[in-house]
Amino acid sequence: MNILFIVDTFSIIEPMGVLQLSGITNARGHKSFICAIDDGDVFRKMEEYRIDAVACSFMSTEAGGFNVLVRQIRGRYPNMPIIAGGPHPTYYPKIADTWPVDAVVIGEGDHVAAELLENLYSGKDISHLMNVHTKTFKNPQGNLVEDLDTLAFSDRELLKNVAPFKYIPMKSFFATRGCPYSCSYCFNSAFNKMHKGKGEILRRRSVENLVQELEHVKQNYKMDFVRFGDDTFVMKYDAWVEEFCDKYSKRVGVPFYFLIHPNLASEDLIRSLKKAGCHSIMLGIESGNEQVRRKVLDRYVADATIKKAFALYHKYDIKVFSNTILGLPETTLKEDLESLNFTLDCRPFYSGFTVFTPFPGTALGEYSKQKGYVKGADDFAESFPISMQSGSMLNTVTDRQREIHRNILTLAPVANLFPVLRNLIVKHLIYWKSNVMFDFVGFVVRNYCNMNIFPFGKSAYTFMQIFKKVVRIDKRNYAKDAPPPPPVNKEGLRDFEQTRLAATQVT
Ligand code: B12
Ligand code: SF4
Repeated sequence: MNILFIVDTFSIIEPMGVLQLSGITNARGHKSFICAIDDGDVFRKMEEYRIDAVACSFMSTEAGGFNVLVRQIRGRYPNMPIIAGGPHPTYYPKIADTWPVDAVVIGEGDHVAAELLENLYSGKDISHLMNVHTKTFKNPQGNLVEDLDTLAFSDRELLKNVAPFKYIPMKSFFATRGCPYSCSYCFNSAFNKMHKGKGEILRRRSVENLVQELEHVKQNYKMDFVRFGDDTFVMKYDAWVEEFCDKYSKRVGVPFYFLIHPNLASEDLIRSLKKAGCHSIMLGIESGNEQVRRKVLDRYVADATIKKAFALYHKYDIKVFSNTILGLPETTLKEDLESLNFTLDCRPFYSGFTVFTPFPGTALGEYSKQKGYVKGADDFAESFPISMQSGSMLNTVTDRQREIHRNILTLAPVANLFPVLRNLIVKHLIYWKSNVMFDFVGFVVRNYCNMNIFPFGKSAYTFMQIFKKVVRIDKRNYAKDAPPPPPVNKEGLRDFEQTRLAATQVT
């Protein structure tokens, strides 16, 4: 069977869920292909590759385009099996009833996606398959994948000739699944609840299995930087970490990046990771107000712990990319300014800010909806903004606050990189009207920071290829009060430049 995996956009980070599933379907003798709606060639690819079944993977911010696309595919190919999976179908399974798809898969697709596609293709029964919702049945969740080592390696061939990935010598890997925390704004709060009693939430590959995949990719593809995408790459400093540091430095030896919780900052751990090749990390601050962190975000980490973590990473010259959320429910501009100042005091290398987005299924998303804080709450999950950098979806946030948020998103990384400008930015510029100059400076600085956090080698040609992509994504994500993505055009394709970009032009 020829399977077409469809994603919304190719960013510079590989769609790992799809690569994982493609590895599994390939192992069962199928052939997979991939395309992105934004590239505007979905139907051409379906014809060219003689596609037998379509598998869509998307987040809530991407649901708008898929909503239209699956209707168009169904219109053209009434008998084509179409399935959907990924974060949006998982946390908003209602689309199984309202979209013309054959089935949606809730949560992990590893045990079910291949059989589901095979049975749909050959007209066999699918009603016994766990995690599957259709218009006629909603099956419960099956057990989580128990042993991650049993999964096929991600299928890197799928992207071998696909831009921009063919130019990018940074490769992503996952060592774990699950997160021990349950922050109220994050999908893990919903995932953990949904999978209670379905096996261990926290799972980790053996170091040997992980290092074998790293070696395989290093030998067969361009790889001069590794990005571990795990929610929390290290959950504690233990024998696994020691074995990883030892084997990674001897057998892989490429600088790497990962995400980690500030609670886990011990000097021994950071020293070992640095020695193994750690170049940069992502550390969540989320709010600069400890009470807000505890009461609103269910994030139990003290100010002093966060500051200590930053100090240790600075000591070992590891570049930190931080994340801070603005516009949280039941907070005001006062807390946003505290968050800005706290973040700047921590001196990350790159201070990333996002605006709170009430994702379906998350504790804080559902709370915001119940309290009536979400604009158009009835079907809000069908009309998401396209990024967490666009304006707030909460009706409790004033227009004035939205403008200040936008200036913080743009200018905080500038204040952080050039501390001499901090007073000017924090006391004056964030209150100005957003303007083209702020947008331009913000774009240059955040991309300079990104290039240092992910410093994979770039020839002039590679740089230009990636740059074109970055401009496209950046323009879309930072568009002022971006509306939901416009539907795909009459031909069933979304012409990115003409439709979405035009609709979300930075002003
Ligand atoms: C890497 C990542 C990104 C990358 C995406 C790279 C890419 N090309 O896909 C980047 C940085 C671009 C990104 C951007 C954003 N992200 Co993001 N991202 C992640 C992250 C950390 C890892 C995703 C991943 O690879 N997981 C590992 C794989 C193995 O798991 P998986 O993708 O879930 O796939 C499994 C199942 O979902 C399922 N499955 C997946 N697809 C399909 C398809 C079919 C047909 C089937 C059957 C099954 C199936 O099977 C897979 C294997 O079990 C997740 C958190 C997480 N841990 O998952 C957040 C996450 C997906 N992101 C999230 C968000 C909010 C965003 C942003 C909106 C943030 C922003 N900056 O504005 C943007 C969206 C931008 C846009 N395009 O609109 C949310 C999504 C919530 C939601 N309801 O949609 C998540 C869940 C994190 C969170 N905050 O809670 N993200
Ligand atoms: S620590 Fe990070 S990944 Fe884990 S629940 Fe909190 S926000 Fe989500």
